[in-house]
Amino acid sequence: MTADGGEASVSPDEVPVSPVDSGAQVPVPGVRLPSGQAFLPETAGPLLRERNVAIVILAGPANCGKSTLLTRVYHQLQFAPIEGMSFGGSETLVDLERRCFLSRVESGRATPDTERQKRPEGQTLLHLAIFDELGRHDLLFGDMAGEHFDDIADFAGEVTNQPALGRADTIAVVIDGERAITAERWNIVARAKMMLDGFRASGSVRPANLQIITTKWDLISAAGAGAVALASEAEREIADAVRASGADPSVFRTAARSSNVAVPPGFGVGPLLKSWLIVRPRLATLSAAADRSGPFDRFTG
Ligand SMILES: Nc1nc2c(ncn2[C@@H]2O[C@H](COP(=O)(O)OP(=O)(O)O)[C@@H](O)[C@H]2O)c(=O)[nH]1
Ligand SMILES: [Mg+2]
Repeated sequence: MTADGGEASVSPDEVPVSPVDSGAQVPVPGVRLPSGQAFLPETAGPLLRERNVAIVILAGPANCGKSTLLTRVYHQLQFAPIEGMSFGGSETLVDLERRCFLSRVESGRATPDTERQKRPEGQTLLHLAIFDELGRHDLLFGDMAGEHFDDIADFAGEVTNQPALGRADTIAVVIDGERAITAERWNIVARAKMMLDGFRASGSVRPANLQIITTKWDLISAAGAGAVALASEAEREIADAVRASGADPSVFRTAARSSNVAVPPGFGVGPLLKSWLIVRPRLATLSAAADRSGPFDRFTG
């Protein structure tokens, strides 16, 4: 199932004494055996206590391509390292494989679709361990659908409901490339700006890395120079809003799947994955007492 034939959640040189989630949050000795299912914020505690995990939240409206992008990263790592980064196991293999299988059945479908999530977006967390020249990195991915909040009041509720958001090391503002080149562009930009305002107003959402991802670049590229200009304009407007928060955003253009030979599937995935690894994870749990220190004060508004 995996490139290296198995999971690497416990390396041989480690003392196999790790906290087990007993439900009562009392650590007891033993080896933790991951179920392979996606974590919920309340079940991620043992992993977060055991490892330095960087949390990455993909934030963008339904259908913007969040799940397909993440599935693509996992899928590609099964075959070969991506720019020197290789698969190091996952505690959520069952869920990753299930999502990947559904994507791989592409030939049988007119429009391949990553499975609609059964749980609400933002409530599941997927794990990936990656090895590069610096060693092992642990990433925990969540997604957040932007349409759940249309004003700051809604957003405040969203932040409370999603502990991973306050703990995120990287938040990606995900732009749906397919819609960014249509008349919906203004709406996409406006919603992204509202989300950024919400992060700032919350006071508790302070990622070290606030980035922008434009998905479905295959479609934009195929639509020609005018479309590229429209997408670039949307990226620029959102980047300006990020800068107004005091951060310096990087923009990543990706194609998780593609029928455009000029933009192959997996386009842009390498630099994006690298950007998630260079952030030093905060040492904290997903509890309400989220870490309020750390180098994120520039987002406190
Ligand atoms: N052409 C193209 N379609 C994509 C790409 N990424 C996602 N899609 C499609 O966009 C739709 C929504 O993707 P999904 O990942 O489920 O979006 P989510 O709701 O943000 O998780 C699906 O039909 C995908 O096949 C891409 O890079 N290129
Ligand atoms: Mg999804």
